[in-house]
Amino acid sequence: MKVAVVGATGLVGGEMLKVLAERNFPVTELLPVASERSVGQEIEYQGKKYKVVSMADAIAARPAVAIFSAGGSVSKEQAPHFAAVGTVVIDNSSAWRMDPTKKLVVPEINARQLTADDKIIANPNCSTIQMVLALHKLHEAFQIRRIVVSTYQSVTGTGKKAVDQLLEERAGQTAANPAYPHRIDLNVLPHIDVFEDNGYTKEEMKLVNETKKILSDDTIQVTATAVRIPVLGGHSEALNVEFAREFDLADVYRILRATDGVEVVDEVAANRYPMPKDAHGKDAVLVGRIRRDESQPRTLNMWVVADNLRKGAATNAVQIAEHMIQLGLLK
Ligand code: 11C
Repeated sequence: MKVAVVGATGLVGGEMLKVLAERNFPVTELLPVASERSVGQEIEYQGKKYKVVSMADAIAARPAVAIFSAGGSVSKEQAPHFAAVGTVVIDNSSAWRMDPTKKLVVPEINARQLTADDKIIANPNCSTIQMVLALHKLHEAFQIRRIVVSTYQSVTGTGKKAVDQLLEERAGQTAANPAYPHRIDLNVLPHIDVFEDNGYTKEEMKLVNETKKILSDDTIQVTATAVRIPVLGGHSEALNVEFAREFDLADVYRILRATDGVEVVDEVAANRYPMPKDAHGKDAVLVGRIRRDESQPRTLNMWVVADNLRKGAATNAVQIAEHMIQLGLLK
């Protein structure tokens, strides 16, 4: 299968190539696409060198699938050109997520909604993916009323510039080209993406809006505080979840242990709980610190950690493509 990876030289693009290779995705021809200044540069995939090609050349090659991770404006502009030549686009930006004509897919939850008409498919935001994957089976069992989520997000969510900022600051230097308006090492920023008119950030509103769309339930109330921390391995989230129905903790454990893509790490007596350093490089969403909220009925607290570049981005996108193949929608 001819596969284009748009944004191949970025952090997520690099992870995308790694995940395609690891999962033996049936790539017969790879078209790495990046900005004009990277055209001609070489990247390696499964031991072979490939030249970065321009967007126009990739469209002309009519790949079966194009996995985009090049930012919202590139996706908005270029995804329709790929779709017009029959390419299935799986887009990792926020450009199409809330478009009512586009599906927003976490395969374990809603891949069955995909049809032959879906030519541009949206991959959700990383912090949303790990939260909904941990919660969707509990929602089926007990019906979520409200989620209060606070995130602790890795600088890899911002990209290479932010990783450089953290490492330069950690080495005692002033970052040459900082990604954030403040230092990030030895600091915490309650600020991810841009502020909106309601005082929330765009990242916080993604958690609110994408959750309802993926779980196909507008009655779920979500309120979020998204925070950047000086960590490289993955995103963490403290969730407080109120259900409509009463639950037993034993059932919560049973359901989480049976949820595809979730790994329960919860042995506090042995100091075992999910941490970003342990999630790094893994596809599983780690869930721990599972306990009742003793301040009100039918409410659960839990701690959820995942590698934001893998299940939060590359792995989820590649899994969408794999489901399209299984459903006979991608050939
Ligand atoms: C972050 N969640 O950690 C962001 C990165 O909408 O796809 C992904 C932004 C997006 O900064």
